[in-house]
Amino acid sequence: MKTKTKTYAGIPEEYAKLEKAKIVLIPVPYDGTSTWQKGADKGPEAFLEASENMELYDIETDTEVYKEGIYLTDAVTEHDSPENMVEAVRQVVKSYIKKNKFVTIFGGEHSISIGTIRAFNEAFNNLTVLHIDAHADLRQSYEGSSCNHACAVYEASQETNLIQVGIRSMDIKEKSVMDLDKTYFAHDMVIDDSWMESAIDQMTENVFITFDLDAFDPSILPSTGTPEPGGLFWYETLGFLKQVFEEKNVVGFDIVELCPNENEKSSDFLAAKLYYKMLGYKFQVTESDDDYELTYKNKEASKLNNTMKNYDDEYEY
Ligand SMILES: [Mn+2]
Repeated sequence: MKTKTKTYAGIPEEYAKLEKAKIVLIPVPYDGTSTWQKGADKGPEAFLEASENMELYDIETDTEVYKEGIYLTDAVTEHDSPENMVEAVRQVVKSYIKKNKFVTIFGGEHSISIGTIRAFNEAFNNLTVLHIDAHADLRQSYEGSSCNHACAVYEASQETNLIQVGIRSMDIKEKSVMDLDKTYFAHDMVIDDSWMESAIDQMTENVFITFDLDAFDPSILPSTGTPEPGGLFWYETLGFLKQVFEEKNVVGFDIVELCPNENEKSSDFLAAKLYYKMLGYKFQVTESDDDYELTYKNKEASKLNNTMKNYDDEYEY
């Protein structure tokens, strides 16, 4: 392993300072509840190392999105219990949302998303959670905790407009929680691509994306804790994401479940590239001279836009 990465992808310091950065990246190297292959705690480091070896001009969007500024925070390392980890993640994520940054999180296993989704749902009105994953993750609790990776979006199913894409593995009990109208199963997606339009039509304006890398087909992303055959491929995934970013106000995203393998670096690189592509899609539509606003302004404007909730009842961090 290299020495600790100082800036995201080795970008120059001038683009990596918090004050100037429009984007914040929070690593959460947590692997407390995974049930099969361990190692998702090594995900952020492998992702950052791969990012350093990536070319930073994006051909498709004709952008160098790092110039919007990307601030890499200290990792969230709380791991006394899943519940404490989730709360720590929620607080850190929320603190950067309040600084009006475009907040992104790299895990770690999927339980971290309980905290990230909670923070975004507290901050934004009428939130859609777009959940891209091989697994339904709708268990109310698992192995004695509601903060297990198998429960990653149960709370989102109750508290937000949850849309699930790429699903191909679940427990029969999860059917009672699942909204079948808003679930896109991999075996249906493969024969009919109308799922993209349909899913986007079901989204509210504000969308948070939680991306479990095992949604991808294991042939292109084998390094994940629970690889499931029959997954998404690169260009269809990017095509869908691009459309979501263009048509909706994506307020943030997390990427989880990279379980790196020393002998297989292409998964790390795919994750790095996916992250950078998503930033490219987000900022492609933002005029670079304009101040980035994330549609958050103040209480009055937030009422007007019906986007971001106000923080009158919140303590300061
Ligand atoms: Mn999964």
